[in-house]
Amino acid sequence: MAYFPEVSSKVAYEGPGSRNPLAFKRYDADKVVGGKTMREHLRFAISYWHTFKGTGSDPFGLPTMDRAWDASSDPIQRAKDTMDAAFEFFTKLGVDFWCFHDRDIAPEGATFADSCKNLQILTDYAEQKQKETGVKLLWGTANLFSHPRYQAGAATNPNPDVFAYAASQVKHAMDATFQLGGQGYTFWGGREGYDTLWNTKMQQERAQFAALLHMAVDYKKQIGFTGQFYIEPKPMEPTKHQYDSDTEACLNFLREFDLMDHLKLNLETNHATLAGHSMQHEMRAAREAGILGSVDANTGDELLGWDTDQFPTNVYLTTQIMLELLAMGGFTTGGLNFDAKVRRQSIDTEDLFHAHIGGMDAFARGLEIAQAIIEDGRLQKFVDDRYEGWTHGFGQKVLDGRRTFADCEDHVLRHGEPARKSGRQEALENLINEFTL
Ligand code: XUL
Ligand code: CO
Repeated sequence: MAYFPEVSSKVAYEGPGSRNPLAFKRYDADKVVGGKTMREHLRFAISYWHTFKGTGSDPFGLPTMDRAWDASSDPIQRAKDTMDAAFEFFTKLGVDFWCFHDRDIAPEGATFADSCKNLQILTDYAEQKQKETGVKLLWGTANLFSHPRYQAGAATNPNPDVFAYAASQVKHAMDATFQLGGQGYTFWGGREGYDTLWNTKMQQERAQFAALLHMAVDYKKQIGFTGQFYIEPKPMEPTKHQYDSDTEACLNFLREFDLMDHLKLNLETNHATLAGHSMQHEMRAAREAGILGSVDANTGDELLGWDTDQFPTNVYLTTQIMLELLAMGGFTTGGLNFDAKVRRQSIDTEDLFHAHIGGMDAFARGLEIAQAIIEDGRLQKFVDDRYEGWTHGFGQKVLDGRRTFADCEDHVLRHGEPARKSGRQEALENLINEFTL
């Protein structure tokens, strides 16, 4: 059965002049940009939870989307139908990767053992589908936030029995990810925070979270899983405060609990903006700390203050993201995972194609622009010239720790009032627009 009849074969690249809404205008998978193909640079992945499990429900309203794959009354059959739809979609769109939570692909059973059995059935099914299609797993994860048992947190729960449950669930989600050849495994702590400090031991909870991550590191070695672990920052929602709130909070956490060697970050645009940062800031902070791993590619709404998880269409944003990725030398295990959902009124399966095609085109364009800005070299030259004083003499000695307050005072007495220079913000914004307009 075809779940996506509106696209008969593979979505084609037709170029910028095309007026076909179901064709790529910019994403030309095999086109080489800066020595690598677009496919190799961008490593697109589809989020199973939004694209195949999203229903259009919101806190005020019921589901709006009737999906043919969600019809069977048998939960296992429904899960298999959903997976058939997913692999049909991946193949028609021409993406190489997917991402999932354990409970997205397999239903929770009456007992923990039943849930594990269900997960195993669907993992085997996914393994077969991956073999047939060549689609690969970017990362897997465990849903430790939907079930009522996690109402007060998973690893950070006041009750150690819940910690044990969460850890066991992670163990099985890691097994599934390993079986599917996952290139990574993500920890997003949706409930790892607090709703009120009146009932919370904050430092105790942070230590609990670290304990779970150390167990995961040990288990990874035990089973021989070599994929990359990621932690995904978010400052709030569903909790009032999430402990791994942004890149810099994660860095502090990873350093404090001796986890720096074991985790990188999976950064999400809408989480960055919820934290009061630009995605460019989060990417820069992670890249320069050497822990930028993967990206959940979406965007928020300028006026809505929650995680709207919209598809990215803003070329200025994708350019900023691609500039940081190119500066890092590109992804290794990571990729661009569309952790994004179509709007509640976008009820047709066709809308899923429009959403992903738009996101892929926006990133392909961002990649080309970023590469052109780098090849042009003027932006980098301006920044390098701005900091030139730190590359030799007094500046270099300060950075090397070979200067004291007394040396600084001596420097001032000899050099007098420092020269001031323009930061040229407007000129640089115009320079970027030479490429984006
Ligand atoms: C929630 C979110 C998650 C993670 C995986 O805001 O981004 O879907 O990406 O658990
Ligand atoms: Co995410």
